[in-house]
Amino acid sequence: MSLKIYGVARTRAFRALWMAEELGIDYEHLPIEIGDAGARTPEFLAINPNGRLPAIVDDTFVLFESLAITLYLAKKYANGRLYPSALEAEAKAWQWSFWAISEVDRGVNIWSLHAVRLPPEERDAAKRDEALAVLKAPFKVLDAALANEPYLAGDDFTVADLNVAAVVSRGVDMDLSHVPHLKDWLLRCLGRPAAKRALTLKAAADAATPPEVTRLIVRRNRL
Ligand SMILES: N[C@@H](CCC(=O)N[C@@H](CS)C(=O)NCC(=O)O)C(=O)O
Repeated sequence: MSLKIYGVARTRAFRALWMAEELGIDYEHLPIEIGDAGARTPEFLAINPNGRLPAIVDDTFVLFESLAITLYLAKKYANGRLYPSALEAEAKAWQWSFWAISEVDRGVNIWSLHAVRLPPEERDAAKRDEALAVLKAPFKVLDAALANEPYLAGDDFTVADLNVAAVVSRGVDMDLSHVPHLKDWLLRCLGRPAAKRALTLKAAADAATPPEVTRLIVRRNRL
């Protein structure tokens, strides 16, 4: 098999797994953990010197950064379908992807750790509330972008939707009643058969994650 996806599905590897499922391509999933037992081993550091997940190896081509991976896979395997072929539409997919990483990714991560994933007695309500405050403006922007169209590029689901919905995905447990278009779109994206298959892997990985790994995530990334 030529495509290897590294990273337990609880991590941002979920994004690459979802894309691979959308594309219907063969891949090998190597569900390695964060830290010394997985992403910080010399073997993995040779693939991703950041020691972070995910990364892919496609034949001999190595790539890290989750949304670069989804953009690459979509362009390679679904150009003109999941990946827009017109330059402007392609640029919009980059726009939404970079926007999601810079405006939304950290806030959703902090919120989910302090609302859901840490043991209840270790959650910090102030961090959770601050994350919600930080997310308020970008969520309004996304909600407005989806007010008149089902997907970010119009009528069809594309890599832009997958990237933004994957970044927002743990926010599905938030109260999203103030952003109803965002909420409907998120449920539409996460309800796709490919997303459900990747979410099943993610849920199993979440359930198997010991609290010390969740604490390591918080400590290492100052979340
Ligand atoms: N911007 C990177 C972030 C990668 C990242 O931080 N991954 C986390 C898991 S979701 C990780 O590997 N953390 C372990 C660590 O920082 O040691 C991406 O989107 O791929």
